[in-house]
Amino acid sequence: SSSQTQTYAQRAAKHPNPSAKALLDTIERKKSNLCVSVDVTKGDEFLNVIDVVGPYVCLIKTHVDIIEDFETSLIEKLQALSAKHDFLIFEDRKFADIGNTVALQYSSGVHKIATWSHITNAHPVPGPSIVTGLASVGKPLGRGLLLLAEMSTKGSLATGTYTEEAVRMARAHSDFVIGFIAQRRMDGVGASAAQSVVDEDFLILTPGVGLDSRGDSMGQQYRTPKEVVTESGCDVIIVGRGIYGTGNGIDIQAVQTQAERYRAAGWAAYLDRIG
Ligand code: 5FU
Repeated sequence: SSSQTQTYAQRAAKHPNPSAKALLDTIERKKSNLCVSVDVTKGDEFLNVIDVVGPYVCLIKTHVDIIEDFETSLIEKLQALSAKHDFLIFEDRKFADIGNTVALQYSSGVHKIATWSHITNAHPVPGPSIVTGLASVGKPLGRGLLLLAEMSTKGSLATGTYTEEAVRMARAHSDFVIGFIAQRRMDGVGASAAQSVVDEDFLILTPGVGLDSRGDSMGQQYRTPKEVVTESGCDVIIVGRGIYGTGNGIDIQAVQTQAERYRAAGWAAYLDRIG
């Protein structure tokens, strides 16, 4: 049976990558395939949102470079919340440069992403050297990488043979590449008929998820957890504004309500998929 019909627990038991295994174990333990994307610009709001959604998520996704008042202590507080609420951390850095540069961007600078982010991601556009560059930093730390095989935006160029090549690149580096940012399951994509890919288990993390909206005014497109998890076979729903809101300021009670609502919807969609 493919990873599509296996439980998260069955997949966790066999997964060779420590970060993928930890994520699958966390999903099963918390009965949550929800990742909240906390795209707010003030450090205290960032921590407040994470503290309230923490019980409902397997993973917190960050864009650490949008935080205006960033300081190293913010990462320590994020790590304390990760321990308190039992979730992993995914910095959505979307690396896209040559191997030497991405290794420096991942390890160094103000943010030192590799030291705290269990999972990060990269565009496959430079070719396999981006994976080996990032792996030189992340693999010794037990980190995992997602390749952007598809995007949620209208008019995305990541389609067709580009997506297939992304999957082939992952297959050739499956010790460090744990899956994809994509809109559907990638089982068998880009594989020749002769090639056996039955043992591969790539996680599919999917942004562009909303229950009340179909998109925004800047090209984002939303699908429901049922469309994403049940119909398209994705593993983790990534939700930002659907949970923390689109207005000015954060209504922390509403954030909690939405987090629980999306957790329940994502889990129900998974139970429907595995039957
Ligand atoms: F790779 C991608 C993609 O294809 N679509 C996305 O929306 C990443 N994202 C991210 O997910 C984006 O950068 C936001 O951080 C988040 C979606 O936020 P939303 O508020 O749920 O639209």
